[in-house]
Parts: sequence; structure tokens; C-alpha cells
Amino acid sequence: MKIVAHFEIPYYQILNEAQELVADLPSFAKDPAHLIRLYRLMVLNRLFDAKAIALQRTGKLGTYPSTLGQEAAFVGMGDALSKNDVIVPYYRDVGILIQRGVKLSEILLYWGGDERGNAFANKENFPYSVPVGSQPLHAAGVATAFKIRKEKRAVLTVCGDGGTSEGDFYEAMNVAGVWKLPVVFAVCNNQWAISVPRSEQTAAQTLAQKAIAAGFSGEQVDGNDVIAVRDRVTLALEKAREKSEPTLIEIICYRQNDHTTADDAKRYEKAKVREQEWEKEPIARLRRYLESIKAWSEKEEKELQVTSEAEIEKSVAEYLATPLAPLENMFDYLYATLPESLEEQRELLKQWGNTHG
Ligand SMILES: Cc1ncc(C[n+]2csc(CCOP(=O)(O)OP(=O)(O)O)c2C)c(N)n1
Ligand SMILES: [Mg+2]
Repeated sequence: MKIVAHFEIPYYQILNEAQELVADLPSFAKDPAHLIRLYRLMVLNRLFDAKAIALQRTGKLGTYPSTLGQEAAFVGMGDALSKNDVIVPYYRDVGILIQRGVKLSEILLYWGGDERGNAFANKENFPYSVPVGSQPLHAAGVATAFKIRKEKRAVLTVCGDGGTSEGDFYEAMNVAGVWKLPVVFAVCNNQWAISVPRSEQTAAQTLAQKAIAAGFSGEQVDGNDVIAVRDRVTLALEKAREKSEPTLIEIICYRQNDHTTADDAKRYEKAKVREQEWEKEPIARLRRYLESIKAWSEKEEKELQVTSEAEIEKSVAEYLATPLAPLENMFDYLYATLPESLEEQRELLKQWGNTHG
């Protein structure tokens, strides 16, 4: 007998939960202004999240998927992207999208049930993908186009831990490996797929090792450490652009809220786990670090809360003032050419009067 294959899955962390630097700072993180920018975005993400949930609770928004506790993952990824890269998101990517020219009011519009909110004003962005695991295939397609056109651009796509069990996910990984595609698969492992815990999702020791079967490297990163997330995703995107090699990055974090506003995690999540995980949460971690290097003060914190709230309130006002979409919009976004049967239904709807309620 001989061993024919070996593999290792590294885990990366730079700023740990005790706000200690456990690895060298990457050059971007030596600039406090850059870290402050990331901090501001994470705070905006968290306050927006709370507002969206309040809107849902008062009947002004549809279902909303919270990103509480996961802000570092999305903000870090968004900051790692270069202007010419493409993001193929899932549905928790507020922290990325706000860095790609998507307006907060558009995000509210989408979760308010209006498909126009998904046709982002910035047309370079792909829309949300709610069908779990479908978007890695779209990303592989975009990356194939870049490769054929010899463009030095990378694609980033995000899915959850549950998404890695879908056939589409494996197909995307396989084709990325065999065609050497410039794509980064980020898996936001928040330990839950609605009520299914990570331990029941897959018997694999890590999700990162799913890349090994497809012939490229996989790694884990502390998803509560925005510096490490930003650094690892930046390096993987560079590798994609320069060498046309894919990477899988498993971002370890914890879902600090129900799956969506339509869920009640108390029915399946053990009490106290959130509290324990909260010790690691990303915003306080970075804030304490910034304070320790004298780059942030109580006064700046107060100002940030005020300016972020004002920005959010403005977006809410814009969202609430948006006239309702015509009902026939429901036919408008799936087909380039509408099949005859649906064309008929669209006409009927028009004849019956295009009114809501
Ligand atoms: C193909 C498909 N199957 C089932 C669902 C219902 N569903 C929505 S989210 C979800 C769980 C996804 O969990 P995960 O991939 O870990 O992402 P998370 O929501 O935790 O970020 C499921 C099963 C769906 N949207 N699409
Ligand atoms: Mg999950």
C-alpha cells in the first residue's frame, strides 16, 4: 500500500477574539484609515439589518435575511473585490452590495417584494440568487467568459454551508478546476442551513476540503476577523486574475439571528450558543483594536451612529415613497421572450385592471 494523495486545509486568523494580532498585518491593515472604512461599513450593515427587521415586523417589508454577526464576512469580501471583478451573490450579501454601487433603498425594494430592486442600478452586478447553490454555476459561466476573452478579471461568488451540499455547487467546482477558471468560491459557513446544523449537513471534516476533490485549494478563515477575510479573499482574487486558478474559502462565522424573519430558531437552536459565539463578534473586536491603537474614540463612535442612522432613514423614505410596481411585472424578469401561455395571462391581468389588493 502507498498513500497517493495528501492534503491540508489551513485556517487563517490575524486579529483574534481577544483583539490580539496573531499574525503579521497585511499592508492594507497597517493603514488605520482603511480599517476605519471597514469598521464604518460593518456598523452601517448592522444598523441597516436592525432597521430592515423593524420594517418587516411593522408590515412594511417582506421576509428579510439578517446578517447579524456576519458583517465581517461580507464587508471583508466586498472590500477585496477590484472594480472590474464581478460578484455573483446569494441573498445575505448586503455588506458586499453596498460597496458595489447598490443603494440601500434598492435592497429594501427587493425584500419588499418588488423585483425592480433586484435589477440594480449598477448593471455590472448580478442579481440575488435565492435558489440555494445555483449561483456558483453562474459564476463559473462568467469566469469562463473572462478566460475565453483573455480578460484579467476575477469572479467572486458566495453561498452558505448548506449550499455546498447542492449538486450545482459540485458541478461549478468541478468545471472551475478542470478549466482553471478565475473564480473564488466563498462559503459563508454560519453553522446553519435554516434548522439543519453544520454537523448534519455533511460528514466532511471541513467544507473547504470540497475544493480538493475538484483539484484546487481550499482554506478556512476566521469570519469574525475582517482583516483576515479581506486579506485571504484579496489573495485568492489576485490568484484568479493572474494565474487563472480557482480557490474555495470557507468563512467561519455564526448566524446570530433567525434564518430569516419567517423563521424561529428558538425551536431548534440550543439556548446560550449565540451568547457564547457573540464573544467572537466582529464589530466589537475591530473597535477595541482601533481604540487600542488610538485610531477611534467614543466621540467618533457617536457620530458614526448618527450619520449611519441618517443614511438608513433616507433610504427607508426613498423605499416607502417608491410607487408600487405594476402587477404584470411578475412576468417580466424570467424570459427574454415570454412563452405564449404566459403572454395570454399577462394580457388577462392587464384587462382585469392592474390594481393591488
Ligand atoms: C434549491 C433550494 N432549495 C431549498 C431552498 C429553501 N432554502 C432557502 S435558504 C435555505 C438554507 C440555506 O442555508 P445555507 O446555504 O447554509 O445559507 P444561509 O441561509 O445559512 O446563509 C434553504 C434550504 C431554496 N431557496 N432553494
Ligand atoms: Mg448557513
